[in-house]
Amino acid sequence: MATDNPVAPWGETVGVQFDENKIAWVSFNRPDKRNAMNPTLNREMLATLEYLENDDRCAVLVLTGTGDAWSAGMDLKEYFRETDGKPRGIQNKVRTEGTNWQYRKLLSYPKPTIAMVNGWCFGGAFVPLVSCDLAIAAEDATFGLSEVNWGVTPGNLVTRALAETISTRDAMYYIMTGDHFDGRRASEMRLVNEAVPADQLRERTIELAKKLTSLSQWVVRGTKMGFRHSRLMPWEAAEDFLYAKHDQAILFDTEAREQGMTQFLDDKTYRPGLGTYTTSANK
Ligand code: ACO
Ligand code: V55
Repeated sequence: MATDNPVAPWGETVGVQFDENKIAWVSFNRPDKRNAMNPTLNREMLATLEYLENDDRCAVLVLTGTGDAWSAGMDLKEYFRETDGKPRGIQNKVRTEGTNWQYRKLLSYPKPTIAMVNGWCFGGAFVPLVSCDLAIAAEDATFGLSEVNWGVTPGNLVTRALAETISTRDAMYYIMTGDHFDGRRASEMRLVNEAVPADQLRERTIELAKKLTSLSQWVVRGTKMGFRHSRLMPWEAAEDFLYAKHDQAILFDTEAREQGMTQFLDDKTYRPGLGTYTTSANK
């Protein structure tokens, strides 16, 4: 049942802040544990994402970490050691709760998502990192596929996500050696869109988020979903699907395309190649 004062579903392990730019700042919030993902965090993060999907205060979602870390990956104590020896069904549930948000919810999230990588990012954290649409890192953030360092192969979709993003040479190097690397290197490999000095991280993220909210949300959504879903389709299916997204955006936002054409062709007030048309959102 809808209510005017819905109870926010995030608890201690997830932080949520809204701002005047319609950015929802969602944070891994276990700073004492370097934001390692335990089963509680996984459950709370899924509930948070589901909640924000239908909350108008969130036009863009930024995923970041409280304190020194973005996320130090899976919690070795609570996610692994404490589930060892439990029945298969329990272990399976714990894993599914992780993947449910780390890629299943995030990868096809209807709103634009930005990973703002402020610090440590290891192992399992690569799944939500890659599942965000865009990523900005602090130059001095530290990344690593550290699985081999503690005696396991990368599990879950860590290497699948990596293969989607960076070159085979770079992926093989880092998963096989366990070497860590910084934000600059992450940007060079295109694991993130860019790396900026730590003191500019928030500012740059806001700038990027505002760019996204200045555009039609239906157009941005259709563009993102079109890319996400069509890449594994045969061309025939992709053509049909991408035209469906194209037409859906025109149907859902009746102003955007009309204004886009009128302001260029008739009013001559802007050039689409060099910027966007004027709306109440970006005036
Ligand atoms: N799982 C469980 N606990 C963790 C994790 C983790 N992934 N990362 C940090 N912690 C805990 C530590 O056990 C410690 O707890 P305590 O205070 O109760 O003793 C606390 O967080 C602080 O950790 P320190 O190591 O003291 O912090 P420091 O700032 O010196 O180092 C660093 C940070 C480099 C992130 C280090 O904690 C580390 O290497 N963590 C593990 C990173 C990793 O390999 N993650 C697993 C990837 S593989 C996967 O996700 C499947
Ligand atoms: C890893 C991550 C997992 C998992 C097992 O390699 C291993 C990291 C994100 O979940 O279930």
